[in-house]
Amino acid sequence: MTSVASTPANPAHDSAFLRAARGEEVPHTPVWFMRQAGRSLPEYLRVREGVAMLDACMDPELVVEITMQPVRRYGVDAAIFFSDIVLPLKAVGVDLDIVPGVGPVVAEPVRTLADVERIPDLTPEHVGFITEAVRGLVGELGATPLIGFAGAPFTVASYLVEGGPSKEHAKTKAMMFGAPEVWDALMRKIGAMAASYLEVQVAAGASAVQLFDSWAGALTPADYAEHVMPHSTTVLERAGALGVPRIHFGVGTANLLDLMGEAGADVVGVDWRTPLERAIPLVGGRGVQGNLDPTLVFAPTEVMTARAAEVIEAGRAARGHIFNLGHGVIPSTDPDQLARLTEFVQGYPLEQR
Ligand code: 1CP
Repeated sequence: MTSVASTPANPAHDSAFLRAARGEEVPHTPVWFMRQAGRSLPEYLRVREGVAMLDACMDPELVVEITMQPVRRYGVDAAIFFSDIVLPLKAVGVDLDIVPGVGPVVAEPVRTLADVERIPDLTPEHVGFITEAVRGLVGELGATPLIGFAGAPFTVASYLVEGGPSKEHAKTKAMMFGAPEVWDALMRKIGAMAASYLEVQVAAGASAVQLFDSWAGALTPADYAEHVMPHSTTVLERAGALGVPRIHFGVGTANLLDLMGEAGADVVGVDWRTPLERAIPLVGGRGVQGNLDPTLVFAPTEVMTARAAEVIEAGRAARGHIFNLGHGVIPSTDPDQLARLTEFVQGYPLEQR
């Protein structure tokens, strides 16, 4: 199954973002920011007043508005669908909430095979509001591409098994090491869910997908390769069949960048701890995305832009470079700094040399 989004009929086909993702020449380095929508924007806080996070994610009109806010404000080269990695679980009926100041909290954490088997498989009917929101968005976005996304099996599993955010992911890894058959079943279940969720978004018009394995950096390369990578590979293979570029991102993944590329990414997202000079040789001829330290926007503008220039220069050695922060926008970020950063990256001359 290929989609219109993967063909020249897509108005965003020749955008700098999609050109970079395909490894083609670009007029400027494309830029967007993980978590570009959200609490750093006063217009976001206004529309979210009195609306719970998950209710906002399930309201197509609000999703369109919130997704468009950073596109209007910054003129970034891509939009990212406003949702959350736990949304597909919520859509199939898992009892969970996104608690302000905390994050996703799961009422009955998954511990046994029976718990895994109780989670329904995702069908497009579960997420009709996603289809509606994506269709609305691609209409408004025109030549600006929309990135669809899903949480990767390990990162989503960590919320399901721990019951909420965690630093050590100890219960999750205890299941991985101690109950491999339960682990395998859980990874298959949420891997299939992630792939189906991405298929829905691309079928509705998303031009690219990003798989967030934010917490994969908690794993050794051997454990990642054995217990996690095969499941992320399955998700990325199903996304690849749609014909759109795939970005694969995690935090603290210096030791995993080669494997995250091999899992089937076209572009590997790099956090700020690993300089692109080091990351690029590891990702095996793939593109890279990243990776300015998100705290640099709190520095004087000239300091921030000087560091951004270093990132752009380093990125020129890659098969394609998409500029981003090394992780999400920090909620107390001054939006005017992100506006200046966007302008700087888009205006940075690439032709000389
Ligand atoms: O730019 C955008 O529109 C961002 C949309 C977006 C995305 C891509 C949100 C909205 N969440 C996500 C993905 C997501 N959710 C990830 C992967 C990306 C990353 O690493 O940052 C993860 C790990 C989550 C889980 C999650 N949801 C957390 C982290 C908790 C932890 O373990 O530390 C939190 C705080 C949430 C809630 C959430 N999701 C999104 C927003 C704006 C919020 C804040 C809630 C609110 O505004 O009420």
